[in-house]
Amino acid sequence: MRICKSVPILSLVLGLFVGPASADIVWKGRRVDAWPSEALQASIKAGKGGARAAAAMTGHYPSPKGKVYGLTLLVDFSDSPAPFTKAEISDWLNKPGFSRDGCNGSVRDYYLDVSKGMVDFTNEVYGWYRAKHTKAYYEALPDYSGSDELLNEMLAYFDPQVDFSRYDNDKDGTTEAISIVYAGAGQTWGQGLWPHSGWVGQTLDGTALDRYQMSDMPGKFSNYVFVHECGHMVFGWPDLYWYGDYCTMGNRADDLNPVAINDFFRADQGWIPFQDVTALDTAAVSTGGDEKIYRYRNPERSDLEGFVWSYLQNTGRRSVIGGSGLFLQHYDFSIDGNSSATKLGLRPVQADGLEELQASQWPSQSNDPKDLFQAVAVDHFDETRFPLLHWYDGNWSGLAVSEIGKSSSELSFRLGPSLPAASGSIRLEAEKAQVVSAQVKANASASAGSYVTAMDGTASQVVFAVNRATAGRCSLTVRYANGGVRNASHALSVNGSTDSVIYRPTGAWGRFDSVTVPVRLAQGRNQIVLGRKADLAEIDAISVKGSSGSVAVADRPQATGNAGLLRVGRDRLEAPEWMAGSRIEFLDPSGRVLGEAELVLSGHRAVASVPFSSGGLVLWRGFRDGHRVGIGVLHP
Ligand SMILES: [Ca+2]
Ligand SMILES: [Ca+2]
Ligand SMILES: [Ca+2]
Ligand SMILES: [Ca+2]
Ligand SMILES: [Zn+2]
Repeated sequence: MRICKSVPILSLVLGLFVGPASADIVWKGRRVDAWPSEALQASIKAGKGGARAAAAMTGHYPSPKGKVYGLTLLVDFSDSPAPFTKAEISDWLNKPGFSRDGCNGSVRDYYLDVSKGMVDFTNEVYGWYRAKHTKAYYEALPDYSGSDELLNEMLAYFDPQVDFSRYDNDKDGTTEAISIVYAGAGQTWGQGLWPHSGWVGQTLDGTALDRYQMSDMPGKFSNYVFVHECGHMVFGWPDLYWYGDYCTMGNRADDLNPVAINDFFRADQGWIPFQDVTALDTAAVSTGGDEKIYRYRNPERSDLEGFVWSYLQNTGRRSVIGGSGLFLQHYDFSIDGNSSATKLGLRPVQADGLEELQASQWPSQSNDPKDLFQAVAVDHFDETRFPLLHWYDGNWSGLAVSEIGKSSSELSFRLGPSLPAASGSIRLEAEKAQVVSAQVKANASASAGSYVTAMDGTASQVVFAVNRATAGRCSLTVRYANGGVRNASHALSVNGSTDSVIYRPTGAWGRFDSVTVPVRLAQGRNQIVLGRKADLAEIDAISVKGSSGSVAVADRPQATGNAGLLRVGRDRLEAPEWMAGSRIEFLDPSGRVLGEAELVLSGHRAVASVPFSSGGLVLWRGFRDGHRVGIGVLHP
């Protein structure tokens, strides 16, 4: 993309979004934010089933590998003659270490670097062709019809001397890279010959010409435009609006030394590995010298949604970034590109907790050293601190990373919340846990100055998450108050298996005592729920002491890996297979029961119909065989 102005357009393909835009993918005469799936279908299908599967599609986008030949056709005009020779253009695109006008290598060097040598993108150059009309003529035609006219003119001219089938690198019947470079500068955004990536839709030499890109050559070499447009054309990536400088598919951060492709797209291509981690992982790790990206997938939608983080260092092709540290992103492939600030297919989660990048579409705020996680700024992330780390359906993801070290040649961090000393005990404040249908009240005699009271709804409960390095027996101590004259009790659930805790009277509400019960905790994250039975009690804090191994904590629970309930469309509920046979109760936030449903097995899912009509926030609780199997929030 070029210097983009804020121009309101209606994106017809996405249909939803009206606002400032600078889209430069052109599909059937219209600007779009991302390629429609039919534009990527051929490459993806070929990759999955084709003879060269290993060399083609590995992720969600076309992913050619090895030697990739592109065709570059040059055109100039009577009013804008060629500023360089064909050989000079070929050097700019291909020559190792190309440095004219301050470029940091050739276009080929760029893709060799970011792909770690896996994509050798070499352009064969033809031209210059002198166009039939002046540049001013094509620039003045409406929308991109000037580009279409010039493209058709050039293909007719070059066809006798060019064998287009040579540029079908994987022999799936379609070309990977047809580039047009014209003499002179782009003139008007969204019109004429403005740089863009588009669709040829012609068959020549028995080969379908699919995506192409058009770049300008204003008389000075720079790499961003060609590299960015090739990102659309060769790899099918969308523009990353509201994303800042963190990828060349985002801002035009550096013309001569375009910033590297972001690590998520790189890993999707297979250029760097994904390292999968789950809520059960609690190890201390270090990124090491080799580039990789950590991935934490939504188990309910493992092909579509997840969080990823990698060590971003502000050197080499990322020297435009102001700092180094972990760069955290949330992806969701069901969201088509970065088409609106509030619905991003790929969203950076900024360590400063701000959403500055989402304040403007393009260019968005450039970059901020405070966006990155490292010891001297923000050394951990979890859902208590960053509500953006919930899954997009509102469920708790359980994602937590702690003890992030200082930036050096590598970066260390711990998966999950930090661990206290071996066989230590840990205290969790009820008021900082997930409090459902109850209230937090200040009290000088309460631990940390507050406690949870008014647990008088049928749905009232406090949900804690506790991390443990190893499985084993622990003692659970509950600090509570019982102002009644008789014993009271709460239902205690540890990872879904239920028990009770008995609270003796403490003489007054807000006056605390403790009771200890044995529990068995699993390795990794555990969910501990104290819920109302018949009587009232108040909860101040819990502490967990391990008889061996160490205990770590998350203040709030995670919803993954165990129970989960999703609303699909208006009427349908879906849950993991093992929840079939469970009875689900639905409550409004005040605890009023809205309805009940029983989950039945259907394929590999447990399903039911939505038994209520509320459009607001709904809490659910699941029971099976008399045990509570899960709780959560169902979003409208
Ligand atoms: Ca030909
Ligand atoms: Ca092909
Ligand atoms: Ca920021
Ligand atoms: Ca407390
Ligand atoms: Zn673009």
